[in-house]
Amino acid sequence: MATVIDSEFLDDLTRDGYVIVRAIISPEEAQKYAEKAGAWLESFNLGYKKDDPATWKKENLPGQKSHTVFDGAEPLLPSGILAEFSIAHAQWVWDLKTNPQWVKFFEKIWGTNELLVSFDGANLSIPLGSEHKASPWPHTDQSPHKPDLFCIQSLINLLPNSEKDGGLWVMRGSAALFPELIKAFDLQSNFTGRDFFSYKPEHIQWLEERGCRWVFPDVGPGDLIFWDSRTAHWAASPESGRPRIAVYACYKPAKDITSEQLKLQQEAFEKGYCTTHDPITGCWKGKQQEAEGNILFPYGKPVLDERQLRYAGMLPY
Ligand SMILES: O=C(O)CCC(=O)C(=O)O
Ligand SMILES: [Fe+2]
Repeated sequence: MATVIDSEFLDDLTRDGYVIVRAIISPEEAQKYAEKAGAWLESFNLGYKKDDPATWKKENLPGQKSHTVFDGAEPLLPSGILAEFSIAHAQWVWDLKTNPQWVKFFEKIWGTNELLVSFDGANLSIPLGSEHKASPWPHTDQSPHKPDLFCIQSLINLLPNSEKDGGLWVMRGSAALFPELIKAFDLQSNFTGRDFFSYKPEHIQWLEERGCRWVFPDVGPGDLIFWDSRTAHWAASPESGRPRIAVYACYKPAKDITSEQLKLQQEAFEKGYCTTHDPITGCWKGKQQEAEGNILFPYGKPVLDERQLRYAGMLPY
């Protein structure tokens, strides 16, 4: 299984579509970041207390009580993905996602250290009972109009993460078969969306017939998972009663961004918006960012050094 660094990293990523890197921070440090994530949720003062499971209820979490941040959907989705409340710009998220031990793998992937980072937020999966369980939602974060390698995503896992704790499922080998799948099912002819494609059961079956298998990457606190955006994947909600916490980061070469897109990225940074995963072709997370109740920078703006501001697109290379 893919669990390596350095020389085998790119080979494993190419073959399997995902790769694990162990412990770029210690379990103790990961725990501290998990505490910061919990404190971040607590500070909305809606009743959630990170150390008291009796308070882990939908109505005690931001965006789910009086705030209708999404139209009809729940901001803290059953999958735990959170891309609102400026979470991508919380100080602890910035500090984590610019850790040089994390960034160096993107330098390896793209062959440059002049990179831009995503504002795609984090995963705060608080166990809310079986009625909030995410059913499998296999997808790619890449359009069928882009069959080739385009984007590599990643996350840092902060808490113990057994299969029952929820988390990322990936279909091993599916990224490499994406171009063939697109042709086999003529996926381009009707696809008008952006970089999100939902798999149908027949697509998954086709991949399974070619040897692809669902894998729950076995990660501990401080471990990273990288995956090619063409990999079929989804995030499961916790069934163990324990939370799952992860922070996302996706880096791409700064030279590839257009001036128009850079302006959008800079505006997102200044306003405290979250975006989709890709930092150079991403888009704002819709109109919910300014919806009533979606507090931007709830805990102030992050204080970033020059290196971080370059990753944000706020200083040139
Ligand atoms: O939280 C996760 O494990 C990943 C969710 C996801 O689909 C993504 O980040 O693209
Ligand atoms: Fe995804």
